[in-house]
Amino acid sequence: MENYSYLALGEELDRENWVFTKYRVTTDLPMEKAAENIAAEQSTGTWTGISTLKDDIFRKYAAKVTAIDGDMVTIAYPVEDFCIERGAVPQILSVIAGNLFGLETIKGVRLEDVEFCPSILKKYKGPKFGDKGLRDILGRPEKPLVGTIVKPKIGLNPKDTAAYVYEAGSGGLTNGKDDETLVDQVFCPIEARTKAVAEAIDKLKEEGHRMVHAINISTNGQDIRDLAEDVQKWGATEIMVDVITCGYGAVQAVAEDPKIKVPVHVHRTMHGAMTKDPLNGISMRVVSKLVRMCGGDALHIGTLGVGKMAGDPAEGRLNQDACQSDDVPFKKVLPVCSGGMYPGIVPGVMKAAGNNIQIQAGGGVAGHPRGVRAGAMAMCQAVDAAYEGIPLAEYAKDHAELREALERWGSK
Ligand code: CAP
Ligand code: MG
Repeated sequence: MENYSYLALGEELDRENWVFTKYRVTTDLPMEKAAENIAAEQSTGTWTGISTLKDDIFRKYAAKVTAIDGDMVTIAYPVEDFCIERGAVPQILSVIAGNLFGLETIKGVRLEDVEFCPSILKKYKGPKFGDKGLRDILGRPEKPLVGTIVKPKIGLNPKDTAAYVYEAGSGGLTNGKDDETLVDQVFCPIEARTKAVAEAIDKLKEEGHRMVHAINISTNGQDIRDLAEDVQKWGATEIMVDVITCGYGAVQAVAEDPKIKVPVHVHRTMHGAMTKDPLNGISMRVVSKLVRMCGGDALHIGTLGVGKMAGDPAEGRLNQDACQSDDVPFKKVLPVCSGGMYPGIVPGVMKAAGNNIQIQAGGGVAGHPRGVRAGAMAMCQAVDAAYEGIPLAEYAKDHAELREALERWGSK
């Protein structure tokens, strides 16, 4: 029974026929052994030698450890290990992010990056609208889009939800969204909410202001496409999918549905369970690449270290790069900076992430001393000030809403 080696350190492999992954590995084993254990488990091996693994199978389908640099291990998987024709992320993840996390011999492992070969990428359509498409819809070519999340997260009825959206739009915001836990609860049925919000958006449009509001349709796999088509029929101007809880296939099903003619906003709630630990799990960079392939038009990437959610600024930039890079054949995803945002930290986020982002605040709008419209105005004023390079304190001298927000929350 052959004991095969999965080590191929320094071997040059062509990018046409291999999927390259990078793992951060923590182990008491020699790193080469740990790396081989991962490569074996995720391709043709298991914990012991087996009589049924023949040379030709190993040669064709075994993964290769091509580089080890400290705790970073590069493993290449043959393209044949993936179900290309089906173009499905679930099977990809079973290969590059499956059993390996449970291996007893590996104390910690984090999938940091993945690079797919062209034959896999071409099976995906990517975003229908992308950042430019969203900007065209809103008539906002340069500045960050500025949004809000309707707060409280749950509890408002459809009429009050729509009133919130109308106030936010009247204060100048370009984007609204349902929160990640609101879908179709008894206190706010999705049909009534969608119709009421659509009326508010139409009223704003008649008053000369363009705004979209993402209706959260996160539900089970067999219903999500129908629900997307329903909310569109009821007037939704954008839809939202919680990708980690619904799955990448749900984003793909909705985004690739030819009947869906509105952008898809992708929330990442639950991502922290796998992205937060620097030594275990899967990086948001990998999540971002998969969401882009599956067709998300906008994706939460964090606030690059300034908001309420944990997140290393360097990782935030990697997430942004995954959304915006030119090395894949897809439209660019609009990065969404959200989570604990308020006017006082807008310049810091724009300095870190640039202008091609969607900045959004829930508490940072609804918590303004003079209510939602003033909160919206304060966020827009902060974005305008940062865009013009004017210090907030200066700009606040003749913008009362911003001044009041700075008095309430300060600035960083
Ligand atoms: C923000 C938010 C978003 C977070 C998620 C919330 O509300 O609605 O879900 O942005 O984090 O529920 O926390 P606040 P991330 O503006 O009131 O914080 O964007 O990092 O995925
Ligand atoms: Mg939320």
